[in-house]
Amino acid sequence: MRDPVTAYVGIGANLGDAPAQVSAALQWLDQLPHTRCTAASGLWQTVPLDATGPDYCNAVAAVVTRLTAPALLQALQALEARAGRERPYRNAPRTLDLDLLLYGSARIQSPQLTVPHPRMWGRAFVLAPLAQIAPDRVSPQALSEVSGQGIMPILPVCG
Ligand code: PH2
Ligand code: MG
Ligand code: MG
Repeated sequence: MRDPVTAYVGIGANLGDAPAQVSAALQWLDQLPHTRCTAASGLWQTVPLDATGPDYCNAVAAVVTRLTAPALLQALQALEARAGRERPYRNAPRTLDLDLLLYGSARIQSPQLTVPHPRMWGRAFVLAPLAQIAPDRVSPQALSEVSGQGIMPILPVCG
């Protein structure tokens, strides 16, 4: 059996009930084979970056998994399909987007997958939630470089 690896998954949605879909995705991640969701950031309302459409709901999850990175990617794509994800054009509004951000300390470059995610460092909607659950993986400088982007924590409702 392979050793478990801690991976981080970026979650986004801006079609339908986006917070509900992001919350459902957190549960689905925990139900993947050989995988546990071990931490979840808060939910964030974020302005579309290089995209159009409604505001997004974004979050980041930590998973501990025995899946390989390609197998995890395939599982994430299956969950996007389960949420009814359609891809009419690049960065189109979506019911669910699951991006493999980090896979342990691995550096992967294949036609299907680049890890760390090549655009994560310029995106406040990734770095702010990632910093909530893995502050050691996000430098204060990286965070300050994206501080002008429109993101706002969605406050949990009490009770
Ligand atoms: N995802 C994109 C492009 N732009 N903007 C926000 N705010 N949130 C996203 O998740 C997002 C985006 C491509 O996947
Ligand atoms: Mg994405
Ligand atoms: Mg994606």
